[in-house]
Amino acid sequence: MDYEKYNDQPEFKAALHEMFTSLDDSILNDPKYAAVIERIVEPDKIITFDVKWKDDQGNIRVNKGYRIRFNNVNGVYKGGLRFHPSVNLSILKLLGFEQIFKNYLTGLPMGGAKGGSDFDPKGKSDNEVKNFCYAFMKELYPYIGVNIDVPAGDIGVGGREIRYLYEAYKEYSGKSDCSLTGKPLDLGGSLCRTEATGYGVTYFARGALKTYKDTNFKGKKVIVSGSGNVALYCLKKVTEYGGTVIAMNDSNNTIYAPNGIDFETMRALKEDRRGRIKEYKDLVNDEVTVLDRKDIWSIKCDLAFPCATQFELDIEDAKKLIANGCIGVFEGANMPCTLDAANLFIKNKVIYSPGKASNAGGVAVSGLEIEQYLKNEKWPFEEVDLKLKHIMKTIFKNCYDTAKELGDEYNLIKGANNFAFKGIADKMLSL
Ligand code: NDP
Ligand code: 2IT
Repeated sequence: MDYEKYNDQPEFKAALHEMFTSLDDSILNDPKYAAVIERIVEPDKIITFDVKWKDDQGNIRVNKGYRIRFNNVNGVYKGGLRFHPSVNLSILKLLGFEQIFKNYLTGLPMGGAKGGSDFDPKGKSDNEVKNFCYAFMKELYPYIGVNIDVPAGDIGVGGREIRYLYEAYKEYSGKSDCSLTGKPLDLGGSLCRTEATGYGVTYFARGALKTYKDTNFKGKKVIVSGSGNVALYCLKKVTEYGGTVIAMNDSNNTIYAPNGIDFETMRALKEDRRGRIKEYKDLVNDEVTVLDRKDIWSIKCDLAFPCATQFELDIEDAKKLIANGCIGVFEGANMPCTLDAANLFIKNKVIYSPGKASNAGGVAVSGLEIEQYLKNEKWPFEEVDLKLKHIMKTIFKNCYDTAKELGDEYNLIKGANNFAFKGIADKMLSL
């Protein structure tokens, strides 16, 4: 695979490099897959548009909007929308490419897509966020629908944004199909979607800890980076399983709380008040130290869950974690570890799970939200949670078995990529 033509898209290039350096020779040397490789790296369609919205001073502001339909061989285009100032085509192509294989791993009929905008919801009023969401959907609504393309949330797009986006979709299209997932319950959302990604990565980790190290969460010191949707529900489930989450961060600070972080205090701070993580110190009667964002990986821990953003953990961070005795790194975010950091974990027999496998719980429950809509059913929380557990268990098994068959038991990058690439490529060849 020649990546040179993607030099101006470094994040996407990194995702291609991760995939094509991990595939087994039996795939790479098979002529029937060569043509597939050429096709699979190009999105089916890239939709770009300007989003013109009104701020509270009455000024018209402009942001870029994107939807990348990457590949629908496995089902309708499916993947989140990210609102963050860093959003560009390269990052969305990384995320859309990953989504093809992640969605295949869930076992549900979903293709890969991603979208978003360089709009920054931080510091904006509810009214401005609403104006932006309506303006964004005014451009996007003709392209989405339950039978074509179903977006959801990602960084900067949570329950509030999905509510505005879905209301706008209904208003502009006149339709009320399941064209977005992660919807609030009153708009037809699924129970357990809010929790799904954070719970899912914890279920994946539980299976991996048992299989590789015959151990569990009890008594483990755990670091969870980020403090958004994925990080919060990872904190909750890890704590329920007997682990102690001693550090979390946001894009400014890390907090270190050696006795453990309280889920409800953190949830209320981040979800209800949209506060900054350093404020946590003033909310609890316990030892809490405020550090810089990057200091998080210098703290001694048994397990790490990077749940913030791409490339937040590099090789220097990996060296520190290994030296401090960390035995497992489970990605809740999309590609948070650089490839050389990931390879160092694997080499040192630290369990390492790539995001496309271990964070698939979110999109899996999005798939279950669509299924409930199509069957006109509403499943109880426990039923969705049970299905999520089963899906995560199956993903781990498929990745682990494939890695083992390839003679590289600790390499879940190889496990995930060989299993999913072959599955997608075979479907493309059978068309
Ligand atoms: P949120 O917007 O809820 O939270 C994002 C968190 O990451 C915040 O704590 C944010 O801090 C931090 N963060 C974002 N960008 C940066 C940055 N450039 N540097 C440092 N910290 C940053 O997003 P989610 O929790 O939904 O998403 C987190 C990760 O999980 C992303 O990689 C996403 O793609 C992935 N993911 C999400 C799924 C979902 O269902 N939501 C499903 C699968 C993967 P701050 O508040 O300071 O910006
Ligand atoms: O990266 C991801 O898998 C998500 N942001 C969730 C996508 C979805 O469609 O639920």
